[in-house]
Amino acid sequence: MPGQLEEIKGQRATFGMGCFWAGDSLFGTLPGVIRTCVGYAGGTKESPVYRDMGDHTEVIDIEYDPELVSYTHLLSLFWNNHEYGLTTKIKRQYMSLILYHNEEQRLLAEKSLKQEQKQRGEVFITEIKKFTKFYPAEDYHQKYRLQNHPWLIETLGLTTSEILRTSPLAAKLNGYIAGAGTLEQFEKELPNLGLNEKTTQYLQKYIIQNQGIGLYC
Ligand code: MHO
Repeated sequence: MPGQLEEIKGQRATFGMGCFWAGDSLFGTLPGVIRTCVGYAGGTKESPVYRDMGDHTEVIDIEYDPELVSYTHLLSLFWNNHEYGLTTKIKRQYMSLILYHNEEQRLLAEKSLKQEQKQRGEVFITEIKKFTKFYPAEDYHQKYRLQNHPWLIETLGLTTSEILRTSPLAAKLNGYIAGAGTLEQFEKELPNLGLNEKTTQYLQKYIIQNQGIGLYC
């Protein structure tokens, strides 16, 4: 059944790297990522919402299996996929932010920040701080690219809030349909996705059309 991997419990990573729709797609197709959820974090305001998020930042909250993908690899995607805000000050909503969940993540994040800056000869303004609380964003922001395809959402039954926030299948398809990941990767994963022929063809069409176009907001 679609979304069968839902039982797996992994580790968490939380990143702010601009508009969260793009990051949701980017990490969704990454092998080893179990699920993604977009929301607000890093600030102090209670119960932030999109139109009133106070001092919070748009973030992607990721659950990943550390045996399949390392935090260091997640960090490399983080550094290499900022649309803006890595070197230029921008409003807190879109700032570059790493919220670490443990000491190991903190050390890796600080080390990779130094390495990346040195390699590129630039100074980043990324903030690295301890994760405290994550507020999931409104349903219409979850798997935003996938939600542009109501037929797919209905057919696969990815309709409830809970599913949009937690389904591994929704995370993957949200990435593929936006052009993150490749057709080759999709075809390799197909046997595990539980999709029928019609759904597969629908997805292939968009993957071919969108792969490599770059994630945008
Ligand atoms: N430019 C986008 C930003 C969306 S976002 C989730 C818009 O249409 O509002 O920050």
